[in-house]
Amino acid sequence: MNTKFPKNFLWGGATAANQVEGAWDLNGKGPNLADAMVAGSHKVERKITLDINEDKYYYPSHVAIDHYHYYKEDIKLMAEMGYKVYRMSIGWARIFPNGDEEKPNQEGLKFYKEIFKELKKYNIEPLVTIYHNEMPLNLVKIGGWSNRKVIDYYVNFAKFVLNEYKDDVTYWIPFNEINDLTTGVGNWNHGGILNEGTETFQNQKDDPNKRFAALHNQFVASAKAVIIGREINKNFKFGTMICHITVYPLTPHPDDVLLTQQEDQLRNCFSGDVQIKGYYPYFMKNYFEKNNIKFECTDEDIKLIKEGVCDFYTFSYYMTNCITINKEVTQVSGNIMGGAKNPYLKATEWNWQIDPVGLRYTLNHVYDRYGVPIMITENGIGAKDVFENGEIHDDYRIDYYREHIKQMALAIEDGVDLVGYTPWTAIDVVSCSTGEMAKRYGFIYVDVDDKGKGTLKRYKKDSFYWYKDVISSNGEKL
Ligand code: BGP
Repeated sequence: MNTKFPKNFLWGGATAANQVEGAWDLNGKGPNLADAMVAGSHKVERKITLDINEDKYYYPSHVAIDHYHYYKEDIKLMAEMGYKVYRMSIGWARIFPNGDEEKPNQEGLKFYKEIFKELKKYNIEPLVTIYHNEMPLNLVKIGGWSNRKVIDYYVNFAKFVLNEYKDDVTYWIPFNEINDLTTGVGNWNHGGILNEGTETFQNQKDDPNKRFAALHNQFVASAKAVIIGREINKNFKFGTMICHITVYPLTPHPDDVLLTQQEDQLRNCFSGDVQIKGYYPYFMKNYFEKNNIKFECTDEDIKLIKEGVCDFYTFSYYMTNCITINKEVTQVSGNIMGGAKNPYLKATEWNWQIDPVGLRYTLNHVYDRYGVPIMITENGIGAKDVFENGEIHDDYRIDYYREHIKQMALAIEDGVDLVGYTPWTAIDVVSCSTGEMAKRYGFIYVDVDDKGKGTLKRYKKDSFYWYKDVISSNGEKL
């Protein structure tokens, strides 16, 4: 297949600090939200214990894959694959252990400086997420993102890192999957909104007033970070990060079509519009009014949101869903997202519906709406890899990526300005929704299990070699 990727296309991979680093209480790091989440599984929801009691539970992020100590080896492997870009995040509590200090933890700053140094050695461009579900636990105790004070704490954190790494990093993402708070699912590790006495996020009572206040606070915080960032270095480029769940009407019934449009507006377009166009879209004003949702939004906030828009659009893409008004239709019981089953698609073991063509559709959809450069900052398949004699034959992962990359090439032919691709993940990580290690995503296998047992040794999966060829042929050899 003759692919059409531009010469300087940014091939790479992604991770997030809380899912890889471990070293959760080392060198001055404070506990964050992920550190308080115990391991769940495919069927068992993750609990959160504000009182971290090591003996009673296993907390996956405490060790994770110990990237904190293995980062040199990990980055070397990424370089071997030919990465041009590496998407990673900075653990807030590693820099500000309680989240609200004025002065940063120097040890924390040093750690990321070392990472950037290492990336530079191999000419790998860092793409840095400032907030990826890593709220210092102390701030969860004051209401998480629903508390307006958190805007200032985040801005202080962002200001420090933007300044500290002004010569090391050009591409920044203020928030991972900022649209998560458009549904109740976002209350948990993204929003840090935990009702008193609640042990799990998913089962707690959702308060849309609090939730949309939290989202609004993130929009304002993001805008402020962008504005400050541009003062620090005018060459900085900022990206959105939207968890884009493309939705199709289950039937051509006009009511299904209409509901699908509304779902797309709320879940996908709303947050992109705020961060790229710089204003709350008309349909959200209507949504708030109809649902009697109220939160504090000042004139100053509106001004900031207008000024602090992002330069490029990025999104995660794992699945698509079908929407219908018919309540009788069985919903897909995926771990996070609901929606009706699409009879034309296969799903992963976790019920995430695999839809490569939907990626081309999505790319056209967002490019048409925003007209700015686009990056796919997450895309991948969680699977139970079989490890035998140091080898992992993950052809299902190769198939998954092959089909998605083909559609990316077609979208580029369509005229979409797609500039980069950082699959989830570069290396096996702790699953965010389930806390499992068994739900693996990486090109690199890490020998550690759901209980944190293993040698932590790294192994190259078959997909590692395959992706290496994809990169060296700039997407020609699939
Ligand atoms: C996204 C998160 C990632 C990642 C991914 C896969 O929502 O940004 O952090 O974890 O989903 O999800 P999971 O780990 O639950 O399979």
